[in-house]
Amino acid sequence: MTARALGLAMGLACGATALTAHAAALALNITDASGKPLADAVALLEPAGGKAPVKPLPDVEISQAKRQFQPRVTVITTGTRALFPNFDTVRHHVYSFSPIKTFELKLYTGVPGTPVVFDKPGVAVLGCNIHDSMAAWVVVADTPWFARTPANGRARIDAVPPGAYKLRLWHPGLPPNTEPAAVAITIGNADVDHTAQLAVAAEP
Ligand SMILES: [Cu+2]
Repeated sequence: MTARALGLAMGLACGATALTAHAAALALNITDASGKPLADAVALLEPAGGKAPVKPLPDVEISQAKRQFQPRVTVITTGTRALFPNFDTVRHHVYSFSPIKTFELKLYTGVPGTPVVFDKPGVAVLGCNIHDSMAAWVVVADTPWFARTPANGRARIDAVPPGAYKLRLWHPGLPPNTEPAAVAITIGNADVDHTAQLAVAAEP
């Protein structure tokens, strides 16, 4: 077989694989209470029956710069480790009292040596003991299919195998215990669009 013929054969094989894999995407369009695009909304797509196998992600960074956490909202899978580099010259003292992960990184500059392992699903609220205005959220997903919206409120969850799922949405601006009810989503061979409006007040 010539190189060209081999390339053609491989191309055909790849095309065939893509057709038989049948994975589709869930395209999300999330708005706030006023109908404007909502950033930092988190979508978790969980199998309706049973649990999907989840692997920890590579280490993530939640940095501090100009007395702000960056990013403000982080989504990771269960078991992922987070590092907390401080790029400010002032010291920070990062903590969480959330049931899924309680920890404290006492006054530090630079990068604390020990990563924090988020080993239970749910939401952890992070604060700084020194700077009350600093806040960040870590959403720990027990599913490999999740997304966080950027400023345009649109996100995609790619390569979802066909099946029945429940979609849960979350945002740090939702009043406590007002998460919208899970929505049933069926993924087939075609991409699915889902639009949702969350009861989050518009950013000032
Ligand atoms: Cu601080």
